Amino acid sequence: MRWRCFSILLGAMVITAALAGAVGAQQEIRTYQGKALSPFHRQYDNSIRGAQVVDPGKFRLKVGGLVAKPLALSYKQALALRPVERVVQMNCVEGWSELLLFTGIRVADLLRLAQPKPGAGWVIFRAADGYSSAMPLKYLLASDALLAFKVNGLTLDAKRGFPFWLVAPGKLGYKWVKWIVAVELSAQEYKGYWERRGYSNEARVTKPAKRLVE
Ligand SMILES: Nc1nc2c(c(=O)[nH]1)N[C@H]1C(S)=C(S)[C@@H](COP(=O)(O)O)O[C@H]1N2
Ligand SMILES: [Mo]
Repeated sequence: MRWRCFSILLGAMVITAALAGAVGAQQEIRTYQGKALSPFHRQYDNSIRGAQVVDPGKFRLKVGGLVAKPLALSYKQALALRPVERVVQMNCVEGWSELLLFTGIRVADLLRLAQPKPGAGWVIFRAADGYSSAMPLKYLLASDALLAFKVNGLTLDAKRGFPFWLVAPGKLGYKWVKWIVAVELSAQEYKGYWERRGYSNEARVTKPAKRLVE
């Protein structure tokens, strides 16, 4: 009798798991270690051209420029680079912030795979909407910067930055490039979209924004 109960329970669990897998169900994580996270879905969108649709089949994550081993990884190949989870606060220069749980691959892992050539000093991130921003190679190798593919346990969508959203701890939101399609190493300092319009290229978070999107 006990065995029968157990097998029914086991059967139910297998069916539930199979169904969840079949529809690709993902449950949003809203708290992490006692902290309330900001929501994945929100109305507000402050990007230069709005949502972008990147075809996951055609997509290749390119890493080029001053590297010994240029890369062109499929979405699946990129995700195989040992993802990590981090809760990080993103601060927009406009005075609002979000606390989100990111799942992503380390930018440092990707860069080491591509083998930066001597003389490479800056890393430029280019996005599907024509947006770009860059950061020093030294910062990226030493920091916990990620190419995130999930937020709060949900795969990024056309609004949140699918396929990859750059997580740059300690840097203002305009360094957090969404819809990343290419990474380029350069010897020269590079100014991105907002940096060319007068914003600091260092973009250091000095005072985390109080206004948290919840
Ligand atoms: N590709 C791309 N990435 C981008 C932007 C953009 O316009 N295009 N805006 C940046 C800014 S200013 C911020 S604050 C963050 C979060 O913006 P969101 O509100 O559009 O999510 O994304 C950054 N990444
Ligand atoms: Mo921003």
